[in-house]
Amino acid sequence: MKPIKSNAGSLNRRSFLKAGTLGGTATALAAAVGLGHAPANQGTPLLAEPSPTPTAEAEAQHHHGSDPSGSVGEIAPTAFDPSAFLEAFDQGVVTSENGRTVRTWKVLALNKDIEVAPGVWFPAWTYNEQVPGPTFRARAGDLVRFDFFNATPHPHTIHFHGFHPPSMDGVSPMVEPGNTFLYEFEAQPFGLHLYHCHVMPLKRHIHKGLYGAFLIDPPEARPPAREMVMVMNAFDTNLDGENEVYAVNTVAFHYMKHPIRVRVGEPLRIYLVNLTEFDLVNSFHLHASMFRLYRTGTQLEHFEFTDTVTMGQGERHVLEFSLDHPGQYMFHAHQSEFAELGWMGLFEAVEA
Ligand SMILES: [Cu+2]
Repeated sequence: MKPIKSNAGSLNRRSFLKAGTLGGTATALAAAVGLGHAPANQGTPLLAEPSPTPTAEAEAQHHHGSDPSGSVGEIAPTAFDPSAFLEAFDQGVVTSENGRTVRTWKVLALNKDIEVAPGVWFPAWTYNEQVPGPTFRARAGDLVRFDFFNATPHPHTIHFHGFHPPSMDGVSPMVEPGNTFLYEFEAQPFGLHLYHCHVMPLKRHIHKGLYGAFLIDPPEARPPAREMVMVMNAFDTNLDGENEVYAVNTVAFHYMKHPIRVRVGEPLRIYLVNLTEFDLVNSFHLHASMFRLYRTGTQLEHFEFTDTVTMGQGERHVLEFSLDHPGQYMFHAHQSEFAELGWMGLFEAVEA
């Protein structure tokens, strides 16, 4: 489906936020992303309409702080569920060949409109009908096979990070519409990697949604912990070369509305991947605690102990921590603008 062009004139999120005449994150998000479209069969957008002049209420919010929960309403129940994605690891179909573990996945490229904030739709290009694509998980030394079929009108590939023969690198051949390609290589080295399309123009092919996390476990498993995947991403809903909606795992403010429930003291491990296009860096900041940082996850000794990590495009890290008091712990991009446009959430620690 062709995206509907904005009729909002020169309004974009940066000039809008700079103007700063409207208070309240929800209003700001609505105005900044009101350029997204709803497919004809998807009903009426649920976002509040931005008011042309500041209301007394908006002014009050602007001056006295606003509810940071963000967007208004909920995404459709049938839409991609970031809460489920968080802990969904796709280990493939497992077989054995000559005593070696073989993992096979079917990967489909398909165009699909996705809801990135309540009522805000984005014409995505997807792997397996979701953005991010599935979190593929293998163990170091496994033989992995990705049986790729391109069911879209554009050429695409899958470029995996990590070791593999150049012929399996996902740069060429381009997989033309209706064609298939079998990527096959040994999963190495252990760590947190990623995959994405590598067809030009690259930032468009990635930004449209063709990306995901690729996790290779070490031969001896990491210590037990509750594990989650967070893919930092963003959406240029009016195709002006800037993002209007920011998130971790696609839906703006999802984890503000649906805090991630954990137990007090429970060991937590976050696999954090930065797949934000158009902005050179993104970051993760945790309130009221600190985490051990494993750069790229390729070593088992931690690199740093911190509460904030800043990552360039394509960088990824493993974060380990626990939350030792009951209550809500905020996390968000430390680029405040990204946080206000959706990249903000909560852990809620409860006594066991
Ligand atoms: Cu592509």
